[in-house]
Parts: sequence; structure tokens; C-alpha cells
Amino acid sequence: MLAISTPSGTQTAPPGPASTPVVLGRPNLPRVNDFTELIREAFSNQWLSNCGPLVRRLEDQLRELLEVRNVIAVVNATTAIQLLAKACRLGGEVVVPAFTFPATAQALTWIGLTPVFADVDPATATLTAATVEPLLNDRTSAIVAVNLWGNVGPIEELKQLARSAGVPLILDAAQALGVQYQGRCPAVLADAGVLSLHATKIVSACEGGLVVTDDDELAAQVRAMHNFGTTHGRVVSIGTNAKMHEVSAAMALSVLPTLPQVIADNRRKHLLYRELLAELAGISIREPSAGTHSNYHYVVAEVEVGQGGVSRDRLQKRLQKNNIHTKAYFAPGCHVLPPYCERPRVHSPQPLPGTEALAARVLCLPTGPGVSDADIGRVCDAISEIMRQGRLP
Ligand code: T4K
Repeated sequence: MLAISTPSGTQTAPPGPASTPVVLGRPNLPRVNDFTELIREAFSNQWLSNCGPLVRRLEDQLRELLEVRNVIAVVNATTAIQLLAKACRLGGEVVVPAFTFPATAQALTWIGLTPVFADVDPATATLTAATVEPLLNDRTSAIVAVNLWGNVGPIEELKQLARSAGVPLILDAAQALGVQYQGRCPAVLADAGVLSLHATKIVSACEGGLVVTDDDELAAQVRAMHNFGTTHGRVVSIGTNAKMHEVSAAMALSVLPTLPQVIADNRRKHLLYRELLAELAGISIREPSAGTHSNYHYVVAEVEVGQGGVSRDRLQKRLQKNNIHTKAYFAPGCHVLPPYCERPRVHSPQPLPGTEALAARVLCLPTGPGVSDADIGRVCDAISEIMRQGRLP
């Protein structure tokens, strides 16, 4: 068994039995009392939805935390993308990365837009001006860049490109709450951004999403659209119902204060993985993109088949047999998913080597408050054993 000495040198408890699953994506749960206290408040308010006091408090706290003029809490980040697309009056094509969670592209397709997939730089897993530029044409109505794993790519270069093309740059920062780049959350670095408060995210509302923007006019449109197109009780546009409810807001409000501590703990766990796997050929842990203060919400391993003798897929299957649940986030690239794969000339007119390379070798490992240091020791022991066996003749 690998020695489990944490970077801080503290001794950890022995790992649980192999029958106990180690799971990626466990929610960051608040203390039950903190949550129920807020639920009690909702009961006493007798107010459950329609932009209630808890939702407003959540928006206020996030506006301060993110240092942005407008935060609109909605049902999920997928809908947040759609609201922004509608408010920006997008039509025709939108350039998006091929390497992302399918929601980025599906949100757009669902409302009649055509995602066109650009490649990502394997170093950051994000778009670059060089991958986006060849795809811009007179049908392009926006660029939606993704802060994958909380990474930030060449944001200034993308902003300039969007400006010169006369289209908005929207950031799908679903995974980036708690990340800082040049002192700010990546979601607020372009015309508008979205964040996710899904159960698996660093701050959860069970289901939830945020639209963030410094553009007051755009924010007013999104705010109206998320509530049947209503402003001050009057219908001013076509809208939908995308309002967050008070129970979701209570969950997010009770988790939010834990954010700094969870990020620090995630970072420590990231370092522990690096330390425990440092000597092992064929696998490495990716670092966050340069200049980014990451939330370390994802521990991303890269499996090099040539060196370890074990492919990513084989490693994942073998870990699963050891009751260790991982995810090959975000393989495969969206361009090979239906319906996009059926019209490659429309959706993926350019080669996507960065996407293909990442999709073949990344594997996200369990981390977060639901995963102990001892669990990480167990995961690394299992990886070492599987890689060792893979090298046997
Ligand atoms: N854009 C990007 C870049 C995104 O990453 C996402 C979402 C979106 C847009 C859309 O945001 P939302 O509309 O969802 O707000 C999960 C999440 O469902 C999804 O929100 C997230 N990205 C994505 C990265 O992860 P799956 O398909 O991997 O979920 P699932 O059910 O396989 O669960 C993942 C792991 O978490 C499993 O090991 C089980 C564990 N889990 C899950 C839940 C829900 C728990 O232990 N407890 C739980 O309550 O998509």
C-alpha cells in the first residue's frame, strides 16, 4: 500500500473497505442545521418561489462575491445559456468548443441554433483565437467559450476576435465558481457568463444556474425572460419559466460560506494525488491553467498508453471493479455525438486534434468533501496495481 502522508504531514485514517464505493461528484453538503434553518425561514415567510427573499439574498451574496453588477439565479446552467442566447438575439451559428459537457452545445441546438465546433488547446482545454477564427462567417452570431475544469484560456485574444467579428463572447463557466483569474471569476470576464449550481458542483442548489453580466440592459432582459417576460408585473417580452425556487436558494446559501474552506481542501487533495502518483509512469495529474487560482473541483489524470501499458478506458473499467467511480470528463468530443456526427460539414468543418487527444486520455478522479485522504490513498493504490499489472508481459 502507498504511504498516505498528506502534504501537510497529518496522519489520515485507514481507507474504508473495498466494498465502500469511492465516488466522483459527491455533493458538497451543508450542515443539516444550516439548511433547515433557512427552510424554516421559507416556511415562516410562506414564500416558496417567484424571486423570493432567499433567492434575492443568494443573488446579493453572489453579486458581492463575484464583483459583478448583475446575477440572475435560474433553474440550471443549461437554461441560463438559453436565456442569454435569447436575450442576445442569437441566430444561425454559434462557435463552441468540441471538448465540453454536451449541455453547452445542446442548450443552443434546443432553441434552433447551430453549434459549430472549434478545437481546444490541449494545454488548457479551452478555445483559442486560432481555432475559432477559421469558423467565423456571416452566419456566426456568438462565440461561447467554456472554462473547462475551471481553466481560463487566452481570454483577451478571444474578446478581441469576438469584437472584431461584431459578436458577443459568452462564457460557459458552469464549472468555475470559486475560480479566480486576474482577481475575478472567469464568468464575468466577457459580455456575459453562466455558472452552474448543480448537485455535483462546488456550490450546489441541488439544481441551479446563474446568469452574470455587467451589462444592465442584457441583465434586465434575462430577468424578464426567466419570469414569463415580466418586468414590474407587466409582460414586456416572450419569456419562459426559469425561476429558481426558495428551497434551492436555501441549499446554495447554506453551502456558499464553506466555499473558501472547500477550495483549500480540494487543493490539498489535488497535491496529495500528485504526490502519491508522482513516481508512476503512464499517468500524470494535470495542473490548472497558468495564472488561474483554481477551485480544484476536478482532479484530472492523463493516461499515456505508451508508457503505462494500460489505456484510459481499461484503467477506468478496472477501477470500477475496485468500486472506484471515475468519469472520462469530457469524452467523447461533442462532434461525435448525435445529431452532430450526422452533419460533420456543418458542425465540425475543421480538424479537432486537441479534442481527440484529450478525449482519449483524460480521466477525472474522485475528490471533494465526500472523499477522504484515505480514499485517495486507496484510489492511488488501485491505479498503481492496475498499471503494474498492465506492464507485465
Ligand atoms: N456547461 C458545462 C461546461 C457543464 O459542465 C455543465 C454541467 C453544464 C453546462 C450544464 O449545467 P446544469 O444545467 O447541469 O446546471 C454532471 C452534472 O449533471 C452536470 O451538471 C455537470 N455539468 C457535469 C460535468 O456533471 P453527469 O452526466 O456526469 O452526472 P452523473 O449523474 O453521471 O453524476 C456524476 C457523478 O456524481 C457520479 O459519480 C454520481 C455523482 N453524484 C451525482 C449526483 C447528482 C452524486 O454522488 N450525488 C448526486 O446527487 O453530469
